[in-house]
Amino acid sequence: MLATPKSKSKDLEAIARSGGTFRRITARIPTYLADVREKPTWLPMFLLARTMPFRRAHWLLAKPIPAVKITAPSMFGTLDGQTIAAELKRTGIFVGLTLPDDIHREIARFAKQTPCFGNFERKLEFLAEEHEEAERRFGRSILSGHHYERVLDCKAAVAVQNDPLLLEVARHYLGGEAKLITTRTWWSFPTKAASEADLSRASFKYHFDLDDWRMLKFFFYLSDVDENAGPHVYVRGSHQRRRLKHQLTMLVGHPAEEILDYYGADSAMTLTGPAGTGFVEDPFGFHMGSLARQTPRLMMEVGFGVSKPSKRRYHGEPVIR
Ligand SMILES: O=C(O)CCC(=O)C(=O)O
Repeated sequence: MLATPKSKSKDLEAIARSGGTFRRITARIPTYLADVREKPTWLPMFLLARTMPFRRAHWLLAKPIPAVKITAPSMFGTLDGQTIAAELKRTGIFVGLTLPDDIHREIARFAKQTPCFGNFERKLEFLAEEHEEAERRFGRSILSGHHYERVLDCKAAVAVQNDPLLLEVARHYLGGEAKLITTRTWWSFPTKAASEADLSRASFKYHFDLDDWRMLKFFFYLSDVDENAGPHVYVRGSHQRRRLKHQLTMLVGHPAEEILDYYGADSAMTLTGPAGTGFVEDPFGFHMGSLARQTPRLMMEVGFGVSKPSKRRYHGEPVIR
């Protein structure tokens, strides 16, 4: 068993994601304050965007799509943004985006050669191939490794981020004000010594994202993902229907039984596929990353929203330390 962290700075992210409700909320207060300081409009969004009436009202504000059509060629070929957005409106997810081989191989090469930061902590820096050794060195289990802003040094990743299809889909779905709000790449690692606290992190539970009023996330697998490599799971239809209980709580993560009872087990879609597989979803719908049991998973996310992006969250850095 690996030792529990001894560092004086408590693992706020672990508490925030795993303690009791009160502890979880209080552990996030420094982050909330930073968010409000950076962007005062964050607070009404954070309080109200979880409720269906306010969300629906916000969707009515969507600006028309600019008349000038994007004509630059896309790496995804001839897929049509409007058709993809129509499917997103219906189910919350569209599956069927495939990265060209040279692009996903190049991003994967970059991600292997570039040190990542474990468990969202900048002091846990290591190369993915040294994961086991890093767990020994830092004396703790490490479930994720983010590249944060380093991803922008990878031309292939920037080409995905700037691909015109992504913006076209985002505009058709979110409205004319759609803008890029996140670009991140990260590893999910199998670990023999994950604690209960690690495993109950919100991203391993069904949760919804609340970084903006209206959002869209493109996900791309950069490694082969089967049942044992931590596939992403999305609950179809959950972007439009929400139990009152799940609208009125401060928490975004909820137990699987509550979600599957309400939406039906058939609505949960487990996404597996070879490197290059991509899909786009409305992250207000319930989703989660399952635990990588045997094989590491390398993933890229490009997120769009309608408000000014948060500088810190842009590359997935969640909690103030
Ligand atoms: O790792 C995953 O598949 C899920 C990521 C996620 O939950 C998120 O981006 O909100």
